[in-house]
Amino acid sequence: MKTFPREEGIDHTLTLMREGYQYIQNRRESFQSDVFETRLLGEKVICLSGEEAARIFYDNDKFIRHGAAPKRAQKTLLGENGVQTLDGETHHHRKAMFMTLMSPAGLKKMNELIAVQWEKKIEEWAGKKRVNLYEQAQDILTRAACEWAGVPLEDDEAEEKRKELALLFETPASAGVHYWRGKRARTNLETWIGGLIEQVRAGDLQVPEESALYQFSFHQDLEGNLLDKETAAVEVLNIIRPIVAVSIYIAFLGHAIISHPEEKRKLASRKESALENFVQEVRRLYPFFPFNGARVKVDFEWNGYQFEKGILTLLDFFGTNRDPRSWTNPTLFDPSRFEDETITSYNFMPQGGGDHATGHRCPGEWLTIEVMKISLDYLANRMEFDVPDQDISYSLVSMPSIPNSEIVLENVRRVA
Ligand code: HEM
Ligand code: MYR
Repeated sequence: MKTFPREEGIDHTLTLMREGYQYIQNRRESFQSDVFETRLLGEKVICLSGEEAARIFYDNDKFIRHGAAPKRAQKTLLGENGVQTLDGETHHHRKAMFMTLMSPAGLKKMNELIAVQWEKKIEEWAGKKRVNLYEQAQDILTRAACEWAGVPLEDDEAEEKRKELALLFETPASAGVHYWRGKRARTNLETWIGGLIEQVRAGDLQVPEESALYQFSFHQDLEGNLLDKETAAVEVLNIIRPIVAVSIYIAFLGHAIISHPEEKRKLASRKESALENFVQEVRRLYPFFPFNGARVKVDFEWNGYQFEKGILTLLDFFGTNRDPRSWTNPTLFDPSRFEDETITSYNFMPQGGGDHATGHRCPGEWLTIEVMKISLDYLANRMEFDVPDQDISYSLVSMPSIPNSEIVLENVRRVA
């Protein structure tokens, strides 16, 4: 049996925080290995990267998610006892609920809600000199997500909820006050949604049957029991929060059209395929969800390495999306690569890999792509704007990464 290439030392959490998105990739390169051992948050961890390793990570006979998510991610981003922590039949059953929401009719409804919000924004921005794209995208997405999910949102609470929802995904890797704000935002949001679930169950609040709020309020587990109120709230937030997180991708769309005017010009045809390739390239290249963790289910051997039951294992999404074995000129922004490169469920993983229904791959992937396509069409074709002096650069260290200026647009005007 081979020994894992190992990063020596007691703990490397601080190195991970210093190197961020590139932590796993840097060691893959220095060890010349797709697998290495390190220590993070006080325990032994195996890191994996590349397509071949991803196939192992997504083998349900080899890895489970129970006990894999770090506490600080549960306190902010994920919540407790949500679909991300389940395995086997229980996972499959809960996941099916999410998949049902992503029906063609569901996605079409979301597209319509997003377009309505963009139209309103163009009107509103005409009277303003400058707008912050990241913040404004969050407002669009918060309103559309709540309506789509059946969650009533008054105009005068939209700003508070937007800020709290954003804290859920902005703070999991933060320290001090910022992390504490993220935790408090989760408590507040779960209390809010929990209250709505009680009202729906009591028949005091009528919401559309196909909405997430209704579906999770009355979802039965495999024993025929309703979810407890807290878990149902976590799952409703597992719909609303990530929709608001698409604001990060919208800020990166802004970054990409500012940085690549020649690629922006190719969008003028408004051809679906051109918009889609651009969106896919943004999802491939820009840093977002860095890696995810699972635990070894039973002892197994792979490529001469022994994986022991219980060991925490991380799969590098960021590095795999720019692995030179899968991608030509991997760090080049080139939407046309989606015309001719071989894309698999394991070499292109901005939102996880493997199978949506049987694995943990993001059920919101199609919705994300659709919302990004509409938003790109608005940004590239339906409006013009000036770009004032600002620092649009973004970090490959802080997670999640957001362009420093959050993308400021000036003198926005409608063109189509
Ligand atoms: C899971 C990323 C948008 C709902 C995941 C995973 C990633 C991810 C990396 C874990 C995949 C794995 O471990 O195999 C993202 C990113 C998004 C996004 C970067 C962009 C904003 C969405 C949207 C929704 C959503 C829009 C819902 C409307 C979920 C849920 C899971 C998940 C419920 C858990 C699935 C499971 O455990 O089976 N996402 N996601 N995500 N995502 Fe997303
Ligand atoms: C969502 O589920 O809300 C969408 C994606 C949010 C990504 C936030 C990334 C933060 C980095 C934390 C790393 C923790 C990995 C377990």
